[in-house]
Amino acid sequence: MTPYLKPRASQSGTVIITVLMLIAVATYLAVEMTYRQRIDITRTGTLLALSQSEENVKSAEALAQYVLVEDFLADIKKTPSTDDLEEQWTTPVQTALGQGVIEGEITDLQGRFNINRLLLAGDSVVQFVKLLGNLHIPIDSSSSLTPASIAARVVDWLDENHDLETDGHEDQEYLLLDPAYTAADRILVDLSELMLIAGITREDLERLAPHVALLPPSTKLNVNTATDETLKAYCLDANTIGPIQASGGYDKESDLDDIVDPGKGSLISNCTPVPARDDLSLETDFFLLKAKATIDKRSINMHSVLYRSGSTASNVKVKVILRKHLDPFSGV
Ligand SMILES: [Ca+2]
Ligand SMILES: [Ca+2]
Repeated sequence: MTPYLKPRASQSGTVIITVLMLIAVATYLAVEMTYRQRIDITRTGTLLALSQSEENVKSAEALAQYVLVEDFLADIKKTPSTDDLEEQWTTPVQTALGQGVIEGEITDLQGRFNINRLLLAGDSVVQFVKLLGNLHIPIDSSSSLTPASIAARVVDWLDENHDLETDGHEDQEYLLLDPAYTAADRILVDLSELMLIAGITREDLERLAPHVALLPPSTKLNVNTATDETLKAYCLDANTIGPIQASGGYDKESDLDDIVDPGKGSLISNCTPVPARDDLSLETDFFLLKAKATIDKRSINMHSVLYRSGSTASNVKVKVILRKHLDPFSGV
């Protein structure tokens, strides 16, 4: 072996290592670029799908507004006008649109217990306590709370005064918490506000949600659409009223007199307070639209509160007064 070959072999080894390193770096860069590109494509796809879904749930809202106006136009041809479970708007809709699917369901918020009625005090507090008791809230059996103390805390949360209801909580209790806050002293706008009221858990809230609504305090209960739990809270017998709801509902104003008449069989025996006739109605102004739009397995869930107003074909309006995107993990 000639002595000058040694450095050449060493040089060629260095070149090979350098080339290998360059190949490794180039491979890494290529993989990294492909990976980032794939993320960008997925991200753009998700954004496009969600933005299209957002438009789709809004179109469900527009359809619901149209359906409720059509219902009103049919209603004003009869006296009294009524809203019941046999009407067209109660039918859930599912339809394909472009590459996606839209689902929509309208429910009557006046068929549920209106928590903001607690501001009127009186019978509404007793009714709310019954509703909570029938739903076994609080769910946690070791809780120190009772349906009555939860109702008292909700009343104190709503009322403007700083006087404590029995077992109630006012600012002084909430200011001791970390972080501190004060009672709302106004009607509830979103059900999640109940989570701020000491003692109400997420599980309690999820169980309560399908049975309650947050409407102006004096809004009436529609007996044609009232849920069984709400009827029970009002001392109304679901076994008598349920079959009537299922076959077109009540359609005369005098039916409301009969419902609150203890001799006519619509009340739960020995249950008090008997609901006031003026707290009941055959029709509805406030509806809830639950809309869901899905594209490529990506969904948007939106709840909209729709308010229908007007008295003639020319002035009827259905407005969206509240819109909420649901927490994808809790559904509340
Ligand atoms: Ca109707
Ligand atoms: Ca108070």
